[in-house]
Amino acid sequence: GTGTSWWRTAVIYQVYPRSFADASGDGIGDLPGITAHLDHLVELGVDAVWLSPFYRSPQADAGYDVADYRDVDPLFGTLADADALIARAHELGLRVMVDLVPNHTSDEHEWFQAALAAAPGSPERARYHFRDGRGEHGELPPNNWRSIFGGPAWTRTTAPDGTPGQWYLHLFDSKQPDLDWDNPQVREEFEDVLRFWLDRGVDGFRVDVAHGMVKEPGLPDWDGHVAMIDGTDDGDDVDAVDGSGNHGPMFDQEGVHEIYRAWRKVLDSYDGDRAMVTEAWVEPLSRLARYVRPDEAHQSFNFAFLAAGWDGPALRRVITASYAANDAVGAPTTWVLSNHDVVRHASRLGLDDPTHRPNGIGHGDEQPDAALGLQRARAATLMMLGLPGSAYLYQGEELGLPEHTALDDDIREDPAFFRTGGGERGRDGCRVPLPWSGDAPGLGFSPTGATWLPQPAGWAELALDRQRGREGSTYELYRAALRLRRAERLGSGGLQWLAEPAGEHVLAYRNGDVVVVANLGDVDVPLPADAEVLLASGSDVGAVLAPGTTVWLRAS
Ligand code: ISL
Repeated sequence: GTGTSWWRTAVIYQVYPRSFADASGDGIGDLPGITAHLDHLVELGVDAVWLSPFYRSPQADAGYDVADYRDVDPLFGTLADADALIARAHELGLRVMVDLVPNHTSDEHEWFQAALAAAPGSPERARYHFRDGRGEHGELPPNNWRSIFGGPAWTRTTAPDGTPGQWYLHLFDSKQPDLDWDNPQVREEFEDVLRFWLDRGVDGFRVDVAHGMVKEPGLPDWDGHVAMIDGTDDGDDVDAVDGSGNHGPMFDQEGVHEIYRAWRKVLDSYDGDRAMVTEAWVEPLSRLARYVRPDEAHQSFNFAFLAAGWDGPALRRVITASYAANDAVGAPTTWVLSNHDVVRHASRLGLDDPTHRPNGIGHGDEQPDAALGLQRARAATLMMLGLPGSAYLYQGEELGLPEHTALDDDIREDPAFFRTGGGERGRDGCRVPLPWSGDAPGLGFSPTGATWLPQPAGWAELALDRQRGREGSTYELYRAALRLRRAERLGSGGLQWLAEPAGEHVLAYRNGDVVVVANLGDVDVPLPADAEVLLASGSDVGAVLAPGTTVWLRAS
């Protein structure tokens, strides 16, 4: 890419507030807990943090159901705590991005409460999608859409006197009614919310469900299903590279781009290079690149990369197609391997088929191979961090944390679990409170030892204080990679594929003065005899590179 803006090359660390660090002692992470641990992120070597939602919310979807976009939920602290966090981060040289959830509000948002109290056809209802039902008595949903969390995407309202009324649309939980983005009041409101947080000093926004806000007029029936991007071109599911699906009437409508053009103007009216990243599950990559045209968003998560799993040819295809698509619009690529919605990559890559349900709303009962998963995760991370562009890390991946695959059903909180009657295992397994200290109760997450979800047995060994300074630990591997990435300016470099040293399951590329070789196959790969090893994901790198290992070499 061109230009020197920070977001073109930044490594951005996702903080999931409820599970990062708890200062209050209630077992739920909070803003003061984050502020107290920001120096950890400086030591790690990232450039910025993105905070998942901490706004006032009944927590039906862990804060992705916002009741007040301009206030902090008491669970997480106060607005003053948010100000203090931003100020401290800036003092430490870290940028701060916050989450914006514009597709839907909470049903407890004052707008939705007013809509419920108002009559059909009223301006209050016109901010959402209220419709009469089908059938003789309106007893059937207005169309056949399904919620992404399972079940119908419509819920019928009930008048105070008990008579059933209109239905409202929710692509997610019934406590997350979708806003009608054709309504000018909705547009004005969110531009104002952007300004509210920009005025408080945030450096940017992560935009939730960025491909879903605008719906096709008339809300027509759709027989497709919400499929997962899988990074292959084999014609099943959604194929990120050649493109084959996921174009329902609720996704990737032309009208969303108008919203990003308007928001870009708001961001550009502030100094300090403010940026937004869109969460858009859109394919093919050339279509995703339309979200990062020069007058729209700055970045868009590359989920095709995440979903390509542990497959050399698929990764090579996705990487090549990503640069082609983004170079055409002058945007950086935005690599990602884990987040709060997917199976952690230290476990995902230990599954028989890592592309199987990468988007983690459920992974059946298949148990990953933990050792293989961690080995591959370390290799995948080095492969990613050597690539030009920006990268997102999810809290805990720097500790090599696995998915918690043995949570009791009765302590799960993900609405996707409940809406499918337990058919989907849900995303709680990647949201377990972080282990800071191997000897403390609750592994140092909270001063009382409380944790809102239990940590799996064996996590003491993964605690930050056990890994810090220990040669070969995953934490020290991440630190070394981020240090080298910065020193070698890998983020702003260029990718040059090298001839495959040992077939299509080995990825080898040059970026500046560094050569990256990743062995995704199952046989040893010879390395050049005089190669200077800068960094390796595994311990025994010599004349050969073992399967499941990535190495950074000094280019000769
Ligand atoms: O639309 C999809 C597939 O085409 C989904 O993958 C969808 O984009 C994804 O589930 C959206 O996730 C985000 O919004 C949800 C929230 O539960 C997630 O945590 C958040 O990341 C609803 O706000």
